[in-house]
Amino acid sequence: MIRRDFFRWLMASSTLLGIRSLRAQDTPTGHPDHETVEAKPAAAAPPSEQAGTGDFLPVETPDIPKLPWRLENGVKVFHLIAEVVKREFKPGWSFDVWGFNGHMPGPTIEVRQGDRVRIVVENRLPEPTSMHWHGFEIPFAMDGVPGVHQDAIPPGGKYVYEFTLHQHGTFFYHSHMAMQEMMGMIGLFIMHPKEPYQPRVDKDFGLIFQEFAILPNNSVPNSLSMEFNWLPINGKVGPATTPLIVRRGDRVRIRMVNLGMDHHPIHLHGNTFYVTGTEAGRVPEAAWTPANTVLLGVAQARDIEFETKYPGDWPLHCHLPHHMMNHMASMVGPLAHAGQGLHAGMGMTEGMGMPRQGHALSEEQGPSLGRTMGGGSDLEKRTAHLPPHGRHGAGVQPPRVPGYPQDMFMADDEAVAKPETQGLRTGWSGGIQGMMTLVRVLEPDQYEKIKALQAQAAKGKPKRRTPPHHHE
Ligand SMILES: [Cu+2]
Repeated sequence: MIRRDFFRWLMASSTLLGIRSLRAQDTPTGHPDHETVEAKPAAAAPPSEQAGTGDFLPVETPDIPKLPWRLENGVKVFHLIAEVVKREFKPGWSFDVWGFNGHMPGPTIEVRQGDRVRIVVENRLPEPTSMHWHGFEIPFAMDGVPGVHQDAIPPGGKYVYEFTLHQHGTFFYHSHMAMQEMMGMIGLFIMHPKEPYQPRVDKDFGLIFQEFAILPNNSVPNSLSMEFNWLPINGKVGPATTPLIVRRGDRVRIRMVNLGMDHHPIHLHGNTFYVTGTEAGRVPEAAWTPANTVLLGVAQARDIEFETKYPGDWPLHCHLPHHMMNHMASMVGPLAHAGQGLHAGMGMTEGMGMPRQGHALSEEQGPSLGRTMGGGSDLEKRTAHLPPHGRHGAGVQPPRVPGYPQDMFMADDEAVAKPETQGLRTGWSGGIQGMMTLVRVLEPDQYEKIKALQAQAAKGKPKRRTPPHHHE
């Protein structure tokens, strides 16, 4: 439909849904009340958290784009399209998950405290959905739980949410269908305060922690599973997660959100941080406590802040051992014997490492659990043609022990190379697996070098998807 029709539809929907029409007093202060402007990302605001002008330092959400918006009579209008998306967790491992606007997790919504927002949610999934605004103090009618106060949005349908935001902090949006949460349907919703937080930060990052159960030879998550073998941060698993780049001396904030079945103790190496925010907003400074590990419970958000004093490439990761690997590859134990052929595609129980017969580390069952065989076994020879899962990077091949799986240390720096990994020690990728990323505290010269590479890479990127009404 053309733009005029779209807005006519929007107005009609608003009336049907009982959303009051927009009046002058609904316009948040400081926002020009004019006609449609070009959609632009919230990140277009100048980075000046310290200025106290109401502008904010944009949050960096590696591997997740910002959701563009357009100003419509003082209301920030967003479009979220729920759909099936293809997401590459790491090179060679793409999965069919559910997300928004072509991304999983969904694009980041970034607004200011006091903003009025209208979010048009379109359902392109094969089943009904709805959108919940987690922790938002908004009218009951906007809470997004199907059945309780609205009908679910049918496939092909739309629903318009509209509210004014008086809170500030790290929030998120997610489908209120439990199984859809386990398919990936979440996104960050950052509300910047009217008055900047003190002390100011130089860097502000946002990370979403998720878990998926994806059986061997499958690309679709098993949302019923209680065991998880893929644990992405912002839709990427280590070593494909994008390191957080900071300059030594910077004050850094990292906002973390968990939507899954498990709580994650998130540990930062080599630094002491303070927990400065929860899913409900800012913690008063008097209540800050020092830590290097913070329990990020399901449906919780935790903001941490620290001064970067120590140069280094510091791991930030979930400390649950099973969450520090990919595909739940077993790392220890001898191979029973050489099998006949590569077994794969087992049932859920066996596939998740709980076989009814035999043991998970055997050569028959091991491959189904994602093991990479080594030590010159027959099986290794037969699987030598397979994709680079378990391939050892040049110069970092550990000694091989015949009869043992050789997946204890898998480095492939080249496959995950990007500006943010420039200058890391050869073989680094072998130590960054699963729910893990790096906080790289760099000296100014190296910091500038990477920033230049990032800018160069951004130029080559294709343009963002435009809102749907442009091509309907
Ligand atoms: Cu964990």
